[in-house]
Amino acid sequence: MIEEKLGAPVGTALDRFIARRQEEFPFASGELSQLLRDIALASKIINREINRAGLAGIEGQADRENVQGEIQQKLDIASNIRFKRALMYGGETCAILSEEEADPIITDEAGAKYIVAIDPLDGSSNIDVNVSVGTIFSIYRRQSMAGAKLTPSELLQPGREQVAAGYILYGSSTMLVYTTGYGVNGFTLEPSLGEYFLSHPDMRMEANGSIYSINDGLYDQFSPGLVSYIQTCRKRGYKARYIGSLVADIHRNLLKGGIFIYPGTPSHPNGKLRLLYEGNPMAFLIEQAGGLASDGEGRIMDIGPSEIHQRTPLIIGSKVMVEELLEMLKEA
Ligand code: AHM
Ligand code: MG
Repeated sequence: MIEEKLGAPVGTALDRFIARRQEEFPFASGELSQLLRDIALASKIINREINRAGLAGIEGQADRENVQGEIQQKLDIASNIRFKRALMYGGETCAILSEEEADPIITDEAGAKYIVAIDPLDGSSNIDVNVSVGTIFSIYRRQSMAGAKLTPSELLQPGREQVAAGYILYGSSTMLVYTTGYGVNGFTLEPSLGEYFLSHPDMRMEANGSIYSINDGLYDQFSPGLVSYIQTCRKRGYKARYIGSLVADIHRNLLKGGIFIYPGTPSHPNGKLRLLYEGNPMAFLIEQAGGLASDGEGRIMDIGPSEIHQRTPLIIGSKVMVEELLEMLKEA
């Protein structure tokens, strides 16, 4: 079994872990490994900036809006710049799709093989109040020959085509969690060494759980099926846990078992979260850990995107919980 072959002892440094995995894949040329290292490096710089934000005067709003009309935080802009630089100078990325950029960034790297979708700093409105934030990334292989002009369909591949995805959680400790389709592994940043070490090997999500995470302020707009499910959770005495920072909410549920729901509502039928750099990477990770991710009708990773900033309802988490909610949505 390849999964067994890929095992690595706890405490392995991220670079070594990535290199060891690459050796296991025949024909792997190392570019994906380098790309993952580039992302890890940029995340360390952002981690430093987040930690110092209050002192450096870089928390708060930037008096600018992104393409979706949302007010950007100063750290949204700084994180976007850090990741863009890391990905562009790294040389493995031919296109970057960022939550903070209206259009795809096509790099000059004619031979580069990978397309990266990224939310550089998710939940950034939480920074001012010292609550966890995150970075979410998703990696696709280009389909055209190196050097050819990228086609729109290459930039809009369904999530099932992802070759890697992950998140960085800037929390009480900073963690990088990623998958390349052979399970999920979590690394914790050792700040004094500036290095990520394997701390959560082969992460698996409980098939069932007792945590539900949803913005209860939207309750009056929930569909009848969703209302029944939430009432069921309450009757069973499940814990309601919602940080409002996707990475932190998903990370907790991944470790403890649970369901995260961001539904569509009559005013926002596709909800709030973005398919390419929030829904798909989280779906890839959670499925790899044994969970499920749906938009209420089908698998998140089977959605064929029509535009890069597309939104999607998101129901994601422990398999039994997601299945039960989907059943109730169907019956209602
Ligand atoms: P952002 O990408 O603009 O930071 O927004 C995404 C965040 C997620 O982290 C979180 O799950 C969600 O917005 C919370 O939204 P709400 O405040 O509507 O519950
Ligand atoms: Mg976001």
